[in-house]
Amino acid sequence: MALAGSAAAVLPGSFGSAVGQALSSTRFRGPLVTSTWDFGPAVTETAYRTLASGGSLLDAVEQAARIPEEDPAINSVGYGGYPDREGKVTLDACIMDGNGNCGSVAFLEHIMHPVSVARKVMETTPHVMLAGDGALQFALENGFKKEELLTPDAEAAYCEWLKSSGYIPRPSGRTNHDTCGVLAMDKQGNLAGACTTSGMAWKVRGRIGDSPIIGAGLYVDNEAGAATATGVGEAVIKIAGSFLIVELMRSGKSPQDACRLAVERIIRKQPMYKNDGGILVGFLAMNKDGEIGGFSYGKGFQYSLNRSGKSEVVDAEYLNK
Ligand code: SD4
Repeated sequence: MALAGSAAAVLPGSFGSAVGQALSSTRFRGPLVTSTWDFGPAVTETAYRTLASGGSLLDAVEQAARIPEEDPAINSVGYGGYPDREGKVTLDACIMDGNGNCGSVAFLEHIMHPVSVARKVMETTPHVMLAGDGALQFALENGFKKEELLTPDAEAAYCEWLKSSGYIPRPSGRTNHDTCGVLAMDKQGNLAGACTTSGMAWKVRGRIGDSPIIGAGLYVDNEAGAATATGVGEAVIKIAGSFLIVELMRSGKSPQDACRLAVERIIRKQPMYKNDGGILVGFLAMNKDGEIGGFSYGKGFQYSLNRSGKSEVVDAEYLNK
């Protein structure tokens, strides 16, 4: 049974004895995985398998995010991503667990797996976020390989864009694959998430989107839920989108309602985005009870869901009908 976008359901699960310190004995427990878009079944299935076999949440979301990062056919994430308007591929990513631990990299070049660098930042430094040359230096010092991430296909698209662009940035070129945000719950009911992207295609050099910003592109709190975002990062940053959604869930809103309220807030506060076209933004959320919701401004946002080992794709509800 697919979850209807407008009617997020409480998913069946095991109700065992309390394991996590702050978790009640009756709350839903995973494995449960959801991710933005349809980047292929391997994304949620990899994370699900890790959790089902007792693996760690951070391993689950990191391994899932690495799949689109290394896929040259996906031009909105990692290797094969569309470049900025100088023709350079620059990547943003972050990772977070339900206790507030997080790491992030922004404006990172030449590294295939920014999500893994983000995790390294989280686990081995006192910092949350590294950017640009410093992030690259950190990655190289930690054994990541320097690689050319601009594929011939992405370069051809860039050259085509240059012909008529007027050098004006715009959201990523595809209508149906953008940022990869993964949210997961383990067997103990703990949450984690990861988010990774090559950002807006043809962006101004140095531009950083919502995806590496904790609270914008991703936010996770075991006590309330987790949320992630895709679409025009500037619109998401302006309302601290993922943090807003988690706080709405904390105050009792369902994931679906929380995502809808975030989209409505963007449009209310920034009516110019009404004319943006496309989905503008899509939010995806999971609460601590295992409910999932997704909502976008325009039609076309999808998310993947995995609660049994098999991935299914759900069409999200949207505002601009
Ligand atoms: C960004 N949210 O950098 C990301 C990328 C994306 O459609 O999802 N673009 O703004």
